[in-house]
Amino acid sequence: MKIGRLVAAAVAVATFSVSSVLAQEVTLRAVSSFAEGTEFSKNFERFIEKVNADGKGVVQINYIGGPRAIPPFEVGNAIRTKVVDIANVTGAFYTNLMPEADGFKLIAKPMSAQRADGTWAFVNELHNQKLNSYFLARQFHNVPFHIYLNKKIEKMDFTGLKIRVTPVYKDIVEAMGGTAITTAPGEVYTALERGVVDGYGWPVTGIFDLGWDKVTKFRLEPAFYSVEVNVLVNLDTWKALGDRQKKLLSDTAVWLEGLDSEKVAAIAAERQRHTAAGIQAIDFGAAVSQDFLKKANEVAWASVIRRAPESGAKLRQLAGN
Ligand code: 173
Repeated sequence: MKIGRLVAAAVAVATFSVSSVLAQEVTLRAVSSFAEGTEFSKNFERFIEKVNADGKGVVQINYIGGPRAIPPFEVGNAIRTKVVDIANVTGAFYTNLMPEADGFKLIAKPMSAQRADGTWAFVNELHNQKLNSYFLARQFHNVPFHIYLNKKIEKMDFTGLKIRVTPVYKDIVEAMGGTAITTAPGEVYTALERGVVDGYGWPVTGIFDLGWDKVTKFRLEPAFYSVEVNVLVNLDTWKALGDRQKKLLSDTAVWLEGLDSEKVAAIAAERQRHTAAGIQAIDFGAAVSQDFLKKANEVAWASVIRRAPESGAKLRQLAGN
């Protein structure tokens, strides 16, 4: 009888520990491809805070940090190989692994529309296949880019100018006659300070974070393209999660995408801050701006479709431009 009870107790303990393993809290390792606390990491950091608050006992995120942990252009590979479980990274930093990623900047629809019309599903499939990852969220669809300059130009022509780029701006800078020099964001300040470049591409927001306003004279109009900074989860990590864990992350991802609505006011404020900092707009008027936008769109799609003929064309059809 005693032995029977002992066995029963042992079985109960074993059963308990198995079920507690199944329900166990999972901790994911996270990095950002942008510096900690700066514009394009901030909302991801809010996402982490919310997951850690709402996900007690379910899922937690351990934020390793920004580019000091993993260089920006290596974050795509780090998520692919599960060096990290979750990453905040722009597609511009992993076009080596997925040339289609250069096309995401041409999709400016809100994520609610992209989730409804099959765009999210297609982009997720690309991430599954090429980056061994799950496309959890995309942020900043309503934030455009600019070219910033330190030399005044008299017409829309970059001949003789060296411009810092990433894949986002490379094709349009070259189409305008400029010389494109690729650098990570962390090298922009020094490149400007030393005159290695005459200007740079960057979104309308964020230049104050790293003090670039001190080495920037002009902002060229018009704004163009659409920022995309994605939250990716390694696909093996994703598949190993339980339904509650997936739901918590997915619900928080939709919340994160909703934060884009804050950007309308933030962009207006940032433009005023440029002016206050003495950064002047260069604007050649509506007709020149229209031509620039048309060209920017054309050269970017041509470049994506040349590198990825089938999926690039499909992406363009989903983008509708
Ligand atoms: O300029 C960049 O480094 C870049 O490509 C980018 C993309 C998204 C957000 C901010 C910067």
